[in-house]
Amino acid sequence: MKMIVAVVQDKDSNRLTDALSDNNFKTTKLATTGGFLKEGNTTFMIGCEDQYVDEALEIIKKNCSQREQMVAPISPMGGNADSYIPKPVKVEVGGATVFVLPVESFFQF
Ligand code: 2BA
Repeated sequence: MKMIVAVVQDKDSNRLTDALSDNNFKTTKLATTGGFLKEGNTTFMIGCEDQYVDEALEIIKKNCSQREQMVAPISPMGGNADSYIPKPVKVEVGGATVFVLPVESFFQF
């Protein structure tokens, strides 16, 4: 058994939930915050048997889009913040950041 941990953008979260449940995957969603943008994202926990991992990855790939986002950089250390005009820079976010972990045991009581 594997645990798939997938960090996705909030915008893709409902679509991905529906697609996974339509294909009989069981999911738990956590409201999370990205360390870089400090914005909300959604982390899915998907427990499944090994033979279904590829199918789950395909569904995640299909339902999570890559997007560009503008970020305002913080003022440089030691710089004069009054005269500093942050120039937004573009970062590419997503589609999904996925970890596949082995599950040692699984219990439902
Ligand atoms: P954030 O940490 O908010 O990062 C959002 C996007 O900002 C990243 O998109 C990446 O394009 C950019 N970024 C992140 N750290 C950067 C840095 N130090 N310098 C320049 N650009 C940077 P993604 O790579 O698609 O990641 C989307 C979200 O997935 C992340 O949100 C974070 O919540 C999660 N994530 C990504 N890699 C991870 C990892 N190795 N471990 C845990 N969570 C991860």
